Amino acid sequence: MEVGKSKKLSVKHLKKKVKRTWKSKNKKIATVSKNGRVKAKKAGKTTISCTFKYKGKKYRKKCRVTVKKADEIILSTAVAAVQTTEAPTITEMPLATETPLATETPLATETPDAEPAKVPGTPIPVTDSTKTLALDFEDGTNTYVTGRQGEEQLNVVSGGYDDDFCLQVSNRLKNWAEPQINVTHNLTDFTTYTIEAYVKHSAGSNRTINCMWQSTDLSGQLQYTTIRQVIVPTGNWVKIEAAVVAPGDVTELYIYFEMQNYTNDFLLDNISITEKHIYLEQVQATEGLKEVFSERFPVGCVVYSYNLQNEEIAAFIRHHYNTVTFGDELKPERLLNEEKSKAAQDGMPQINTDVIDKCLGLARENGLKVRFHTLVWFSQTPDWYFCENYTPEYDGSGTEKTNITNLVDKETMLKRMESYITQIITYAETNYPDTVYAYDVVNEVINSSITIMLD
Ligand SMILES: [Ca+2]
Repeated sequence: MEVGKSKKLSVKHLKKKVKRTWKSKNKKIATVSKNGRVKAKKAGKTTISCTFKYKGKKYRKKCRVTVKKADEIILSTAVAAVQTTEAPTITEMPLATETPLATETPLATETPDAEPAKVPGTPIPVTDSTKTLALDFEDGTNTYVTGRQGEEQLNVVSGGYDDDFCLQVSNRLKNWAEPQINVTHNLTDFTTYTIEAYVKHSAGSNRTINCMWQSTDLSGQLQYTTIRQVIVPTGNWVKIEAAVVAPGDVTELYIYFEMQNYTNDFLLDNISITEKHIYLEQVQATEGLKEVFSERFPVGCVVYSYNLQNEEIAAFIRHHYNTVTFGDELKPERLLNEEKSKAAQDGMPQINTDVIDKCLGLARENGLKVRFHTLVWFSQTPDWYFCENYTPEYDGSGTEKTNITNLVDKETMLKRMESYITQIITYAETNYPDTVYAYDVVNEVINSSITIMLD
């Protein structure tokens, strides 16, 4: 949209009598009226959301809006957001249509257009109403834990953590042969939960067990995030416990438990997920860390963007911190675009600006400065970035970076890095001035081993 112009948004096929709440994420960029009329204030990007209840369920639909100074108008495509397979969709309405909108009249079928944000499915049933998920295997069966690899055996056996039964994971043929639970329809986007589970093995020595998320984002990309890592001694039940924010804008979400050494079996019991809330009043009654140290240095923390999309966590962060560092999202593997790089006329790598928009936009909306992490790193950087035609070829003995046979020469790589870094800094400084206070240029430049760093 152009600065000064307005446009009306509507939720297609939603009955007129349904109460809608419109909200703009950044009112400095664009405001939205109670009727969904968006007014462009200043160049930049924001998201307009519409919240409403339909058949007892709560929905939030989003529309990304770009405000430009010049003539060019971009009003986004709708972004599917939440909850269900039958959510109405948000659409742009022509400016001239001031009369009641045809799309808002009741429909004979009462069925809104389906544009599913999440894959179809139903929540795993829970008998304890205080829990979001609770699996103890005490009925002697397993219905909801499945194998990631497909050939795992998942059997309910006797000898639970504090009761009769637990789940045994055996016949693991790969390191990623692990138990998983589809929690897509149990968890709510950007909500905080406590996750608990008990694990046990008899491998003979310590084993590391990770509790992980696997999420599928709206573009179909899989993301893997560690929720908690525990060292589990042989022969003892160990509790895994973590408080986490459920990732949002996902079509599918799993939790899973990974233990390397796939030749070892392990046991799992009492898996539970409980909604958790921060006592914000208590937090805000104390002096924030940033105030305590205001005359010495700024105070920061590591975040994922979804932390800032959870209003409670965002309020906690704003209270204590001046700055944030995005743990993973601004690393080369997230910012480099393989398809566009291969197609680039000048042969230079191309970047995904949407990730930068999301992270820096959220930081700016919350009044936080950003330490940008990281421009150059050996890890979490895709192999193709280093290869001729952005297509890695391996020597046949593996797919590690050391097995690549078609690395580009040093001069080409320096040009690519210069281009990549220039594009990122130019984009960030142009679109989010005064937001990034420091760039981590090279990460772990001497050695990645923590023991060597300590030495
Ligand atoms: Ca049990």
